[in-house]
Amino acid sequence: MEKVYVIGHKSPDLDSIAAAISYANLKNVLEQTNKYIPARAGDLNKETKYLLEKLQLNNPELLSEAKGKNLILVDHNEFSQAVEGIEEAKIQEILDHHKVNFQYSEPIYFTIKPWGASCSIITQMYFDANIEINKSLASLMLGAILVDTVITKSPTCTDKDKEIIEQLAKLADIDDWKNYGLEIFKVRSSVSELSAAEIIKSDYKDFNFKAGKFGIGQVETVDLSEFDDRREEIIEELEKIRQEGGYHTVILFITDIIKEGSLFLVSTQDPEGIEKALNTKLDDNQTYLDGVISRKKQVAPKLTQFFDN
Ligand SMILES: [Mn+2]
Repeated sequence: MEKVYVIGHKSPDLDSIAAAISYANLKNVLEQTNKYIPARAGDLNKETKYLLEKLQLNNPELLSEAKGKNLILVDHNEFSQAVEGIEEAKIQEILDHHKVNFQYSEPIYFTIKPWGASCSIITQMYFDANIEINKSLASLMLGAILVDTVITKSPTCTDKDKEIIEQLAKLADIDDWKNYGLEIFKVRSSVSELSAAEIIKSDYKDFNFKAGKFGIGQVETVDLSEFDDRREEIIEELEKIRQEGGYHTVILFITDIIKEGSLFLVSTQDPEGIEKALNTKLDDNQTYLDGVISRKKQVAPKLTQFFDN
C-alpha cells in the first residue's frame, strides 16, 4: 500500500482543509489499493480550528516538505501556491475550482469545475458514488462552501452550489444554514485580539498606478459596529503605513456581508481625487459605500480608471 497525501494550498483556508479530509475519506472508501492521508501545507486559520474542534474531527497532518511524496492536490493547481518540495513530488491527481495554471510531464487525473468551492465538487462525487456523508463531514463541507461563497452572496456561487448547500444542510441536520454560515463568519472575522496593523494586512494588496503606489486592504464582518472604537486607531495606522511605505493612498475597507456594503477608511495625498474616483464624500477620512463588496471587481477598477490614466 502506497501512502498518498491529499493536500490543499499554503495558508490553507477552510475549503482546502475540508477538501483534504473529505476527499481522502472518499478515496479510502472507494479504493483499497492506496492509503490516502489528509494533509495541510500550513497552520489552520481561526474558523477552521473552530470547526474541527466543534465537530471533533482530526486536524490533518502537517506536511512541510513534499519531496518524493505521492500527492493529490485539492483547491489549487498552481505550483506557486503548493506545499514546499512540490517540484520533486509525484502528483497523481488534481481537484480544484480555480483557473487552470498547470503543466505536468505525465498524464494525471484532473478535475476542474467552475463551482464555488472544492467541497461542492467533492460532495457531488460522494452523491455520484452513492457513498454516505456522515453528519460531521457534511457540517464541515457545508461550512467550507458557505465561506468560499460568502453564504451564497459571492458572484462565484453557482446554482449547483446552492443545491448542494441545501442537500448538505439536511445531512448535517442544520435547519438554518444561513445562520450556520454567520456563526462561522463571526469566528473568522473577529478582530478583537488583532492589532490595527494586523487587521489592515490580513488581506492586503499593492497596486502601482501612474499617480503612485496604492495599498488596499479588505476585511469582512457580520457587524460593522464591531469596528466603532477601532476606526481612529486604524486610520492612524493607515497614515503610518502610507508615510513609511511611500504610498499615494492606503485604504482599508470593511465589508459588512449582511448589509452588502463597505466602510472605507482612507489615508491619502489626494482626498479630492479619492472622492471623485469613488464618487463619494470623505468625512474624517471615512465613507460608507452601499453595494460595494469586491476589491477585484469594484474598488480596484474605479481607482485604476481615475489614478492610472
Ligand atoms: Mn476553495
